[in-house]
Amino acid sequence: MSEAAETVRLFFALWPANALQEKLAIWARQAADRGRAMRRENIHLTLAFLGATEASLIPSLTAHALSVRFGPIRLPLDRVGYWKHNRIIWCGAGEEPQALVALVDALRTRLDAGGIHYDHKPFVSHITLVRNAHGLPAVPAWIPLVWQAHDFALVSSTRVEGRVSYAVLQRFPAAAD
Ligand code: 2AM
Repeated sequence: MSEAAETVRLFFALWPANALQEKLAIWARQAADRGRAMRRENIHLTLAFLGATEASLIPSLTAHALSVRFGPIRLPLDRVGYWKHNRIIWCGAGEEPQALVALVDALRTRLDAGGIHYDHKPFVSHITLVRNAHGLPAVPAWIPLVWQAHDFALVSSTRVEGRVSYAVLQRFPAAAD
């Protein structure tokens, strides 16, 4: 009997430094109300969601990602919002930076060329801060931040006893400014 191939749940993301994650996590906890604030170490911005992927594909995925050329991204986090359809409170840029759109296009084009499966839903950048939210409660004032991203990451997601935990497998640096 052949054994099923080992799969890992994967996605590509911009992964903030701890200090920025911490600022966002503090606000998320204050805004959580009846929802569930994201834990500091899980806060990120997804670029492409691959889902269950054969582990043996990771080296080729990494090679594809390394060949993506992109510049540093200046991402103002100047908006917070609530989406009813998936009940999340999120933050992001009021106006999508061109450098971010270009990175997502380049990455997805590369994945397409490599025949790698991912979720083709149009990219709408956001950082999830609270799940299972019931709207924007009387939220604390949002203080706009600016995120300077100099790399993106391949991330795995595992669920242990109902808790999701993410691990950055590899980072891919931007070309120098
Ligand atoms: P979300 O925060 O808006 O739920 C890991 O699940 C990450 O991938 C999350 O940031 C999640 O976005 C994102 N994601 C994008 N498409 C997804 C999908 N089809 N299923 C699960 N997560 C998805």
